[in-house]
Amino acid sequence: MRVESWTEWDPLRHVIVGRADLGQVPAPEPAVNAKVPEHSDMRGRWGRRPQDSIDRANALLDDFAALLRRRGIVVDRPEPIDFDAGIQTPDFQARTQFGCMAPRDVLLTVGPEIVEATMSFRCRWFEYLAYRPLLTRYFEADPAFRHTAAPKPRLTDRSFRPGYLDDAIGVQTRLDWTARKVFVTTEEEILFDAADVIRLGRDLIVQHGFTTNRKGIAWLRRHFPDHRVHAAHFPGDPYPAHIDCTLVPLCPGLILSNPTRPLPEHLRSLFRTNDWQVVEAAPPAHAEPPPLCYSSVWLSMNVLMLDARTVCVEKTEVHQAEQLDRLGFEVVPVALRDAYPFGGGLHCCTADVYRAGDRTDYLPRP
Ligand code: ABU
Repeated sequence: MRVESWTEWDPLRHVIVGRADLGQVPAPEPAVNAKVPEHSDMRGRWGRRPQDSIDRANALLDDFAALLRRRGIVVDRPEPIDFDAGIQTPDFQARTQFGCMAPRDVLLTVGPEIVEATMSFRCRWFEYLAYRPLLTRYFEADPAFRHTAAPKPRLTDRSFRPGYLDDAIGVQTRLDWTARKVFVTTEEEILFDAADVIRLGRDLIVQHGFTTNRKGIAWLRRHFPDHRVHAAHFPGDPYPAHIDCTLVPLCPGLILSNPTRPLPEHLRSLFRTNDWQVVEAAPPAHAEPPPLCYSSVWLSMNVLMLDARTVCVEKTEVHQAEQLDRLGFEVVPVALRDAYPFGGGLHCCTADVYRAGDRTDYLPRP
């Protein structure tokens, strides 16, 4: 076996698919408060999610894993830890953890390396442990595999802006704040979630928002000196966390952009100069996320590329599927909506182990 993946679209051969076991509605804490929408049914409740929803989500994740295996892709699964248990560190307490449905948030695969992200929710501080058995196995099997843990953050109150603790900030104020890069995370320490990064060969694009700060981007830039690391800020999102519902590369030369979260001019210009087409994503099929879900309806564009011509799209996201079909892709429908509340969509619930490909320069002209 081998660990290596440079892009979001090279042929996928080996992947991790998350599990919903012991999935939690996180207890209130600064970063969670900022990300959970103000009208969400998650407000005011926390603890283990209903068992029937866990069973349903696990059935969907198992079906997705089986579909990938039928296509010849090796699929590994995490080993859930006791997510019911609260956390106590010298700096904070969290009354619940989160779960391990979304390996993409935690594990960043760049070439032969998997980096465990710092994370920015207190409830996700120990989530990497669910993946350690796999990473240990990869370390034993692949002599070239580099297993890295980014600096663990302290996540004291100094890492969070107190203004975001208010339950009724209002969407317009949030939009004003995020437009001015006033995010919930401060610059106290290095913070990033792996899902704030997209990989395009020699280029990494990193979203600056609630879950990744400037120091996190600087760490990534220093850690990957042979890459060009581009910081990106998308002012149209009142809850900016994770780039994979905002900017989604499909294949060399084609990238999907969320029309409500406009692409910054420096990136638009980079793509234009290199003859890439930026396509606005089709609207989501749903007006609201499913119950107890903290992600936006734009999980519609949270697709998983199996290779540069084949894309997994959530089965009910018919507009997105039609658009990708029109763009010439083979669309593989996958039922996952009932698992969205556990951490996201098809991209979120996976993490690359191996894609056949190399560190090609797809954006050579600055
Ligand atoms: N984990 C992806 C969530 C992004 C969004 O809510 O739009």
